[in-house]
Amino acid sequence: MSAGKRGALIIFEGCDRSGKTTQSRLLLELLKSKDIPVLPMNFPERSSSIGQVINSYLTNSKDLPDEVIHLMFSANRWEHMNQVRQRLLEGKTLIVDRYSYSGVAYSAAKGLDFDWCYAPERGLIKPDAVFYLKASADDLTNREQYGEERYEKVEFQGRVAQVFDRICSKEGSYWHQFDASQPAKDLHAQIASIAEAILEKVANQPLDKLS
Ligand code: DGP
Repeated sequence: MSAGKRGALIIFEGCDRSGKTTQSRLLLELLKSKDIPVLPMNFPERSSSIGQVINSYLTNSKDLPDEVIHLMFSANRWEHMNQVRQRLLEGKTLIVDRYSYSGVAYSAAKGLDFDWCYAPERGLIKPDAVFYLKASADDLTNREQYGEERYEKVEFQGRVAQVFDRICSKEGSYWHQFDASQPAKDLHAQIASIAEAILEKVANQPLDKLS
């Protein structure tokens, strides 16, 4: 990419085990193979001190009120915003596993108010595209092998999926929904063609903020 062009902020969202990690990796590899500057990121980013608290919470070694952990997840995104901005302006595309929408979906699924959950996300850099891997109801109920982490329960994931659906219908302009149950290769092909078009489209656009 030539000087002066920025990278794209591309987010993968969806329930646990919806295939985000595989699809982000495939997109990363494809863009790298085309010599496009690209970096992976994921939230929560567990290595910072805030990230370590989040990790203790997720692995059930620490309990915190729902509101407190919500704000910690948000703070974890805020503490990385300067780095995100700098990388994008250097022309690097970021492929990010989860962002503000997971923040809203997982907390609203616990019963916290939707608008309250969204408030601390306002002002973060707005993604150029969100690829939402939507798990089918069958997929959610048939997944018996969820892991040990706090949120990996079928019933809870169903509620998370409902909030993602709600956000997807509100934020339609930059959200792209995919059926997560299709073969990974097919899904990748669809995602890749949209991603490449987005890279071209946003290269000369200023960064925007979530509002
Ligand atoms: P992952 O590292 O992508 O497997 O995410 C770990 C878990 O944390 C997963 O169950 C989703 C959840 N999660 C991710 N981001 C947030 C957030 O901002 N808020 C809440 N409450 N949960 C989140």
